[in-house]
Amino acid sequence: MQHPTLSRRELLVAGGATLATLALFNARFATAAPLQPGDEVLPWLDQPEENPVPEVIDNQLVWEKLDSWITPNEQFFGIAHYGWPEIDPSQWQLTLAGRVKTPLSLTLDDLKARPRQEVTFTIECSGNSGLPFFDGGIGNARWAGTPLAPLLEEVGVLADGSEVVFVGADKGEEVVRETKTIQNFARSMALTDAMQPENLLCYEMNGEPLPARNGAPLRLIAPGWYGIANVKWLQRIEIWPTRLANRFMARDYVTVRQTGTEAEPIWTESLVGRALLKSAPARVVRNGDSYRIEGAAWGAPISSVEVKIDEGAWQRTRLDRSQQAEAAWVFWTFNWAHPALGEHTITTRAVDTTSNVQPAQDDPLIANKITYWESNGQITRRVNIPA
Ligand SMILES: Nc1nc2c(c(=O)[nH]1)N[C@H]1C(S)=C(S)[C@@H](COP(=O)(O)O)O[C@H]1N2
Ligand SMILES: [Mo]
Repeated sequence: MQHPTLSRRELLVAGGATLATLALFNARFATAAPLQPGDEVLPWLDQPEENPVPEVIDNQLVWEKLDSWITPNEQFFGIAHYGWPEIDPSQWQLTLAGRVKTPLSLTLDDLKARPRQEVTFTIECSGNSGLPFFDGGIGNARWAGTPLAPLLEEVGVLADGSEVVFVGADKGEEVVRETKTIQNFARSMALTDAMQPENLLCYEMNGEPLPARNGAPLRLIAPGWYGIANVKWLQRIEIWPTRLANRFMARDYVTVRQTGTEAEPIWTESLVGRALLKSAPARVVRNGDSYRIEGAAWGAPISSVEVKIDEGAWQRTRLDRSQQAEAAWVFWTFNWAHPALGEHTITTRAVDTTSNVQPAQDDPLIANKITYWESNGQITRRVNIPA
């Protein structure tokens, strides 16, 4: 199935015919924020820089084009640290081994014959918003597969098995204490986290076979976790008595902060894991004399989203609950009455159901952070209201 990809210019000039076509294409993906006749998207004045690592970041969400609550597969972002492996699904097997009573190997058909479960989950890369060329490392999909927990129960985790290691088929060279090693991409998770009933061994995305870019034939889907935990091109699941301490658990994907005082600084290093509360303005839409701001919020159960224009007061947005799922983003709209001509800044913040507020950029959580991971600070974008 083809989906329209519109250039910014096409968006600006989108007329009746284009919109009718869009509506048709979007019908399959229930839209939360479709453009209406007469709508015109005002492009942000600030734009991400050109992606210098296309071999790692394959695609990104374009916020101005955010039209459907479910991100079509063609538009989904993709990340690969060790290149894009080619896997023959007929030769492929998933092996469960390590500290278990009965190791097991399963074909894709074996996995598909097991109970099927679906979850709608907005997956965000923990590096998203942390680099000048990376603001579209996010997407929302309906993932389908078989739940992980019953499989772990079946193989029988031994008493000393405390950590579940997910190993991908992709591999690369890593120098560890002066030794050149070849290592597969891998992440581990505590057994209690891995046993959560929402975790899936996923082979389907938005009703289609899982695309190669997103981990075919099988990936882990761990709702509520940053992208990095959702291991693609899964090959082995091993139960270990210790935590995995590879590049993706202990060297890279570590958030470094400086706290304490200038005289006595305290440096902390913590592992990137669960997703954090965040929101973003997606686009400003003009229709005749009326303007609206649209956006999304995710990373925790959302109770409200607020918008700040220039240095004004925080104002409530209207949440669109017509499409919702526990681990999925929430779309919101704000009617911007009579904006003055010229340039404006637009900042948003999300509040979760336990009253946590998305941190400002000068909040110590963000300001003391040295590394670019977990950049969930409030996002400000600039727009021009033309005469
Ligand atoms: N095997 C494997 N799994 C992986 C990665 C990888 O490089 N190799 N990248 C991770 C990262 S950093 C992210 S953000 C997500 C991205 O998922 P997507 O490519 O389906 O959008 O996959 C994760 N799973
Ligand atoms: Mo990521």
